Amino acid sequence: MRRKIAATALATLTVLSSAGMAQNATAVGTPPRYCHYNGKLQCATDFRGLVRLATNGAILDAPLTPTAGWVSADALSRRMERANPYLSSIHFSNPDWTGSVLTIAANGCLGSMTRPAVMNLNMIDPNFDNKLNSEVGMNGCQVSPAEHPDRGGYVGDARPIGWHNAGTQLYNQITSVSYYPTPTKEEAAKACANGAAVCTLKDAQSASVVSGAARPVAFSTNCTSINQSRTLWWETSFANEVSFETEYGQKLSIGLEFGDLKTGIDLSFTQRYGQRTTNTTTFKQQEIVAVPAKYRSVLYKTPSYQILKGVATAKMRDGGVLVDIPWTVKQAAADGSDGLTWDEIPLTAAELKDPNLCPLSGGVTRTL
Ligand SMILES: [Ca+2]
Repeated sequence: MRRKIAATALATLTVLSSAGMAQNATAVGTPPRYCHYNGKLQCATDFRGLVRLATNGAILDAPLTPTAGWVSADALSRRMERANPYLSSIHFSNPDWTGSVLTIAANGCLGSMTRPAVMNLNMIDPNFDNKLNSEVGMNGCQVSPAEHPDRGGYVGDARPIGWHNAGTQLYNQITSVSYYPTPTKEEAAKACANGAAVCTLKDAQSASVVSGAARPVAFSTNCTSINQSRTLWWETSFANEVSFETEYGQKLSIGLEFGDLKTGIDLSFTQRYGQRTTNTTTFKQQEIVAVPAKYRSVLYKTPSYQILKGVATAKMRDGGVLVDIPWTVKQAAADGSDGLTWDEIPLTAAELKDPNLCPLSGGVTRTL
């Protein structure tokens, strides 16, 4: 019969989070400027006119001046990109997505766009040079702003939405912007695996404890006719794993038609991409066990793992594009005595006579 001799102790989990806040900039003294660039510059008298211009007349209900906050800017940008697949970004003079506005149509970022595509504001319109302080990427573009022309000077990470408050790098400094197509989660997971991205774990969303199968780690044999206490030593190793994984599903429909009779079957596929790394934690442990006379006591260890699941940020090395992908960590949770049980097995008459197992001195302790 197995008896449990210790309880589990779990490490506490620290959840880290970060949040950014945009701040209002002081109002500028010059009248706002609303322009669209698609190889040539065209300007409108108000924001509504600019949105109409940038969407080739598809969106007519934009406000006369942009609404503050990234939520409004993002929502309108999503509508605009559907109307014009060539739109790449929209920029605002204030850090809160208000003020003067410049939209740029540089063939979006869909398809196999070369990374990065660079646009120089000083060439497009000097009025926007060193004056744009918030932006939203469109049609799959993430926008990386830079201090100088041609992606020179200080370069900011590529992001789908960005803002630059007074007193920070790039505030009233942006002269060029670079576009990077947003990687898919599959591409990001591959990039984590092949080193094209730096992948950082953040936000653990769930944790669970899993017990593996019990396995023997040590035994002690008491060949004497007296109950004895024995100290057993052993080591147990646990494989810790970190993986960046993602998966996508695919549905294949196969149909047959015979006149009016139609029959079909849907097949679903799931494919996983990812990276898995492992390392090992070894626990050295000891336990005192009471071994009855003429019994073998076999000690079992049930390995316990804590499995954490959350989100990892994949930062592409060639341009700082950030993509969130799922991650899991499987780590040893035992702290030394967790999950120990032992079996007591009577020695057979043959074993009691075996000089290797029961020498004349009586009693042997050894690890497996
Ligand atoms: Ca500049």
